[in-house]
Amino acid sequence: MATKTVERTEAETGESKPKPPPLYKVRLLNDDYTPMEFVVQVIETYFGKSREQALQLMLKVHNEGSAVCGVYPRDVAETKVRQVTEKAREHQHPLQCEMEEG
Ligand code: TYC
Repeated sequence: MATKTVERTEAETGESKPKPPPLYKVRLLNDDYTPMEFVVQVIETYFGKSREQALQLMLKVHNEGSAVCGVYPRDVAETKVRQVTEKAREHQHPLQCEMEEG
């Protein structure tokens, strides 16, 4: 005798599947004053990119206004934003770093 698997909706079973944690994009914004070399070093240091990847990302920010440098869970993204902003202010650069869900 053949057996048959019946699928039931969440409402029928009362179960709910755990959702994966939301991810956040961390984005660097362009400005007219932060030196290019400083931005390259920030991207290498805080976003784990190679020198070549960091250079390409810095140029994307410079030419297009912003670029996503990494995607992380909320607490990691918050730490990246804080570390990058602190490093920039320490050197008196206006570099801006933001996070967005998605
Ligand atoms: N536009 C800056 C300059 O010409 C370089 C720059 C790149 C600044 C990326 C910020 O996130 C940035 N010195």
